[in-house]
Amino acid sequence: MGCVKIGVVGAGAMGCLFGGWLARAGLEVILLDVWSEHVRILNEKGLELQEGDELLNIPVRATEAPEELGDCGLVLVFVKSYYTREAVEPVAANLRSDAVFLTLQNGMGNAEEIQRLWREDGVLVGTTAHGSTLLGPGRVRHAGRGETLLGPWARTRLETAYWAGDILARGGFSVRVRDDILGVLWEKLLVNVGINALTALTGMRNGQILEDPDAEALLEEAVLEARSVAEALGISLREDILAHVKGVAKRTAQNRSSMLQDLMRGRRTEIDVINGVVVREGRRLGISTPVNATLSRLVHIVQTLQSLPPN
Ligand code: KPL
Repeated sequence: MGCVKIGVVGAGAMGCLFGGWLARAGLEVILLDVWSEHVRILNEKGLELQEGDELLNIPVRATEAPEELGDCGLVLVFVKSYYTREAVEPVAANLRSDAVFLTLQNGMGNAEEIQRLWREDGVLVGTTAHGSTLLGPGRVRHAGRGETLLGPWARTRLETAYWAGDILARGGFSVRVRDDILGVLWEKLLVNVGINALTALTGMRNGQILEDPDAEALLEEAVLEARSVAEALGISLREDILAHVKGVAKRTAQNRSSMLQDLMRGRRTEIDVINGVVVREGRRLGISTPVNATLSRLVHIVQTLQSLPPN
């Protein structure tokens, strides 16, 4: 496909990190978001990206118009999972027919949603262990590094995944292509199951979970319930899944999880496509998941309280 233009749907913390690194490497990138002030600042002042002690300013192009992504060859999807359809539909309607979508969103069901709107051989799915925080319009802090894993969905070819992986690698990302992507998605789900609701409810940063025996015990219980569900579904997970989840919490110690960031901004969370998936699948399979059910309920309660008008 030669020199490909990259679209990023959803310029939140992760969208800006990916778009920013790719733009910094000299690739042509356009970020799509519905937040006007953020889009304006990105265009006028560039992306302010805090990388450790370093503050980078990366010139980027941003837009609120999906049709401006029409000539992109690769489209990265980073919107919250409950906006996937709404965000991808107008992009897909205007996109060159040979383009490929890559979802690196949290939670389950995103690739299926995109697949309903696009060619069966044009969808890639993956996970990333990077942590990132949106500090305000045009401003993001990179809060933890990790690998990005991706692979083909439905009838998409493995070579397409290698092609997209090379593009991300040019942006500086450490990428691995996998042909067993369902297992990868479940492993990431278990990371989010262990970290996100717990940090959202307590206000802890990811690393603080490991400093508190009660929080660490809850992480373990939530992850082990999810592992039982995955096993019953025939999904093969790495042996050391618990150590893996804790390793991600350690590597992203300073990060506020995406669910904590959502609650802090009074936004709906992705609880239903994270812990909620474990509860629903567990119920279907006759596996008890009390910790995930409780975490889900508590997050729902906080969301409901936040949507009440102030006293
Ligand atoms: O995916 C994440 C999230 O916050 O949603 C982790 C990896 C837990 C980083 O914070």
